[in-house]
Amino acid sequence: MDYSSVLIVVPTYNERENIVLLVPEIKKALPGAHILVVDDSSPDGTRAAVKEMAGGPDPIDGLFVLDRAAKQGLGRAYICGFRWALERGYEHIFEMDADFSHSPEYLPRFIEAAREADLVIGSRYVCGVNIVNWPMSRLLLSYFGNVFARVVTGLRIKDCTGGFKCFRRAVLESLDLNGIASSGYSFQIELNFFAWKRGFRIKEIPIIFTDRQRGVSKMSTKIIREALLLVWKLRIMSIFRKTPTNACK
Ligand SMILES: Nc1nc2c(ncn2[C@@H]2O[C@H](COP(=O)(O)OP(=O)(O)OP(=O)(O)O)[C@@H](O)[C@H]2O)c(=O)[nH]1
Ligand SMILES: [Mg+2]
Repeated sequence: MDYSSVLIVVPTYNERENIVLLVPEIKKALPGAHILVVDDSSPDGTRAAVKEMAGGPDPIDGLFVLDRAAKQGLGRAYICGFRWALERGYEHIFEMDADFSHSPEYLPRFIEAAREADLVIGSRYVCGVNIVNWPMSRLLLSYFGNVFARVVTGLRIKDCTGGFKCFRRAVLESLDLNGIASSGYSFQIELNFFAWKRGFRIKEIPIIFTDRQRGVSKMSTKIIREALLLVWKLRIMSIFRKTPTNACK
């Protein structure tokens, strides 16, 4: 199959060690797919490493970098990447972390599932709990965070905070990208919520999520607070029916 209409968006902040290993693995899993690294001026030289892979003596085809001036959170980086993708006509647009928590081996399964879905989510909770190497505290936070988000917003997705996803372009076209406020995990809840409210078909496929082995986590209490607030905001919007209908679909 030709994957040239597929774009994998990978936000990076200090992921030099990971990204140089990840790019070839993505290419192996989905030959011909394009990759967009959205880097927030990582001090560790992530951007330079990607540029070298894209334009060095042995260049990797279809590898692009978006340079952003400062660290503004994963949500802002994805929105920038989504705009870039929509302008260039990609049909399937992925979200994927750089730290190998999202195994590239799963990529073809997303494409397969996207035949009958508009948004495919790699889910850690679709068959029990599939997380390797997370401390219990982190696992409980994620698990109960998901339960809380589901109960409060009414979203029927088992893993609403996961960041391994494939969107058909129609979903991103219909979203008001300027109106997405979140920067951390709540960004994922927000996108899922609006896709669901607009009636898009959402499918979860099981993935095993493995904790990063290289580099440093960017998780913070600010990100947790933001998610707690967002979930209540979405609930209130639901009650007052302030969520837009699927006007652009
Ligand atoms: N461009 C950009 N990328 C970011 C930012 N924050 C996180 N990322 C990237 O987003 C992805 C997920 O971030 P992680 O640090 O792995 O955060 P996490 O997955 O919540 O934390 P761990 O599970 O501990 O790894 C990684 O590829 C990060 O490099 C940011 O502010 N800007
Ligand atoms: Mg991670």
